[in-house]
Parts: sequence; C-alpha cells; structure tokens
Amino acid sequence: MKRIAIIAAAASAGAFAASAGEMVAFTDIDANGDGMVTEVEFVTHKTADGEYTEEEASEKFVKIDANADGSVSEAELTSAMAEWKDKDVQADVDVDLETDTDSSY
Ligand SMILES: [Ca+2]
Ligand SMILES: [Ca+2]
Repeated sequence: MKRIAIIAAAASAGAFAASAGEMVAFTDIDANGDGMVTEVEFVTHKTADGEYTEEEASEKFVKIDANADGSVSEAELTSAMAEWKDKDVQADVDVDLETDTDSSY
C-alpha cells in the first residue's frame, strides 16, 4: 500500500530532479565515488555546512538506509528524498487530508 505511493513519488521526483538545482546530488555525498554512501560520508557531508549535528545526520542516515546494510545506494537516497518531499508538500496543503489512504491522489 504505502510502497506504491513511495514509488510514484520517486518517479516524479526523478523527473523533477533534472531541473531542481537545490536537489542534493548523490555523487556529491559519495566522497570516494564507489557508488555507495557510507554513514561516514553522509555525516561528513551533512555536517559540513553546519545544517545538521553528527547525531542528527546519523539518525537521518539510518532512515535513508532502507535495507539497513550500512550504506545508502542512489535508489535509497532518491526514494527517501522523494518521501520527505512528499511529506513536506502534504504538510503545506493540509495534514488532515487522507494522507494514509492509497486511493488515487
Ligand atoms: Ca562511497
Ligand atoms: Ca542500504
């Protein structure tokens, strides 16, 4: 049920990403360019500009790492960002609207 919404959001976010300059590029976080973002890489990136503390960044990393293998793939990052983005949009509209149903949006 919920997975369908996430995939749909990820798809639309992917189309949107090309023109969204503020979107974080996976390759920017993947410091050593091995195609996977480790917790160290993620925390380093997120704390670099002082936006997050190490603790907050670590918590975020755990949430993004959907399969809990200790590293974040580009797909995991993309779907996590799409999910957050979706939540932000819904919060702006009206949280009381049926956010938990899977009926067509
Ligand atoms: Ca890496
Ligand atoms: Ca993972």
